[in-house]
Amino acid sequence: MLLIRAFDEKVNDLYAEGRVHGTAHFYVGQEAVAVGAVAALKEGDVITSTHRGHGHAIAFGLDVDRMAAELLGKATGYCRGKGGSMHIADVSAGMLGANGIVGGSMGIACGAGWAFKRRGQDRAALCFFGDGAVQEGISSETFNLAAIWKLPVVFLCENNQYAMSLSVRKAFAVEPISGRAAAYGMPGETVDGMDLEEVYRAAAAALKRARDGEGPTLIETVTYRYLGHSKSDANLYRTREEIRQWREMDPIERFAGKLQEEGALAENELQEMESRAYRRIDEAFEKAAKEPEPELKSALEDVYA
Ligand SMILES: Cc1ncc(C[n+]2csc(CCOP(=O)(O)OP(=O)(O)O)c2C)c(N)n1
Ligand SMILES: [Mg+2]
Repeated sequence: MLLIRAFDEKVNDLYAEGRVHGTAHFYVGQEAVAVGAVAALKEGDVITSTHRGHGHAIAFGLDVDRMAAELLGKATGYCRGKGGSMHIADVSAGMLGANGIVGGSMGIACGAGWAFKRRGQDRAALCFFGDGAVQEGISSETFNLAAIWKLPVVFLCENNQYAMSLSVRKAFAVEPISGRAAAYGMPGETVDGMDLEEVYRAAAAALKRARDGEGPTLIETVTYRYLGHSKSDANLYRTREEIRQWREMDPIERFAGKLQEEGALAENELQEMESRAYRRIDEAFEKAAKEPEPELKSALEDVYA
């Protein structure tokens, strides 16, 4: 969680300096969702991600050096510097990609689940998507297909309260979002997305169900993004007070507090881990800055036509 936070805070700074191009969406505040859910996966499982994908990638174990290189447009990046933030993927490792198409992760996860089932493999797909994606047609199509075919897919909604500037309170006539599961014949559950262990517990149960051939589950994690939707956001649709209130439930502080209470973590240990994480990310970007730029001729490589 610390590494994810350090990574996205760094990218936020670099963007302001004009060193990261395109746009970027930050995961700061939502760390417990990616880390808790990915911790429940087994070797061979896959994830599908979103436009807000840095946290999913880091939780899944992608290399922050190669992620940093991608964000700086370097040839050693995950997409050879040609994709940027929203295309980071490591398909052979099972990270099937960040995705600029809202809801796109759902179709890919459904396809992966279908392949695993057809091949008789003991593998599952964990699909991350936002509250906004639930309003896309693809959600209805994939929820139904996954349910009728009993695919090993876990649909994990990150309800961070907004789709761009649109509040979930205005976007949904019926809450909770997990209530939609009933319409597709799958279980649905809403959990506290600021609580690492809660997310882990829900993901582990859903993954077990998926592996047992019982089909998909819809998990809604209630969470919050501390920073704007993307770099072009002036935060005009919410109050400072609201942001402050959510920050009080910070997933990192909360989990660290719990570990400290249990005597599993000393006070200075958290600070040490924090500095280690920020140092590691600084190093990744310093190293990336020295990597070569892609060659011009590579612009025509890896394209279909
Ligand atoms: C199909 C599609 N429609 C619209 C957009 C523009 N868009 C990018 S992010 C976003 C909001 C997504 O909200 P949510 O799914 O809640 O994810 P969050 O940004 O909150 O993580 C929109 C509408 C897009 N990228 N793709
Ligand atoms: Mg959202």
